[in-house]
Amino acid sequence: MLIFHFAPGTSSMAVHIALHEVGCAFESRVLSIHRTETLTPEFLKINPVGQVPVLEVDGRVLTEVAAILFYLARRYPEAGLLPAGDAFAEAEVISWMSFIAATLHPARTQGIERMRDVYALADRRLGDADWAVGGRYSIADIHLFRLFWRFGAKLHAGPGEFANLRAHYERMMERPAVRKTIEVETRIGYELPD
Ligand SMILES: N[C@@H](CCC(=O)N[C@@H](CS)C(=O)NCC(=O)O)C(=O)O
Repeated sequence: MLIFHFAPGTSSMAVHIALHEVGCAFESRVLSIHRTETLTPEFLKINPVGQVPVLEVDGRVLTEVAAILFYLARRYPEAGLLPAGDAFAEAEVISWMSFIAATLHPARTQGIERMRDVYALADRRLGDADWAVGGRYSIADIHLFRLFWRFGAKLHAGPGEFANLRAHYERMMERPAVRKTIEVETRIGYELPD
């Protein structure tokens, strides 16, 4: 049994997309960050950090976007969300997700200059490839998409700027799992913290 704790539009959106990509059954627990529901004693027992996403797997707790994406990709290999049988490419996926969690995500609170700099790094790293690693869709693309979906508008991009990230965003928006996630989360209603 999978229980997914999330708040629409936040970091947990990446996991929501992956759950729809793999097509597994899961139960949802929606939290409101505005109503500080990630900080209640009940939720802090599940994740003492007080953050979503959380995925409960048969009573065991998994936190952090990158770890949950990795788990889903490994548990449901038929969804093809990791480069199979290629240790280096798999490590590149982890490298992207570490960069996204440790550098891209924190940049939202570090001022517009820093934000533009790190998104420019991501844009260059992606280049004109369709997908982040090895020309194949993976969990790294899901993680990258959620950040640009949320913070892209804050970059005040001029014409032609962040063109690779924009093209990647458009490509992601074509995916049924992405559309379904946006539809479900929009219906619940977004509360978007920084
Ligand atoms: N490093 C964490 C970051 C997760 C995170 O920042 N979650 C935010 C929403 S985007 C959260 O739950 N915030 C709760 C709060 O602000 O009370 C991950 O990758 O999962």
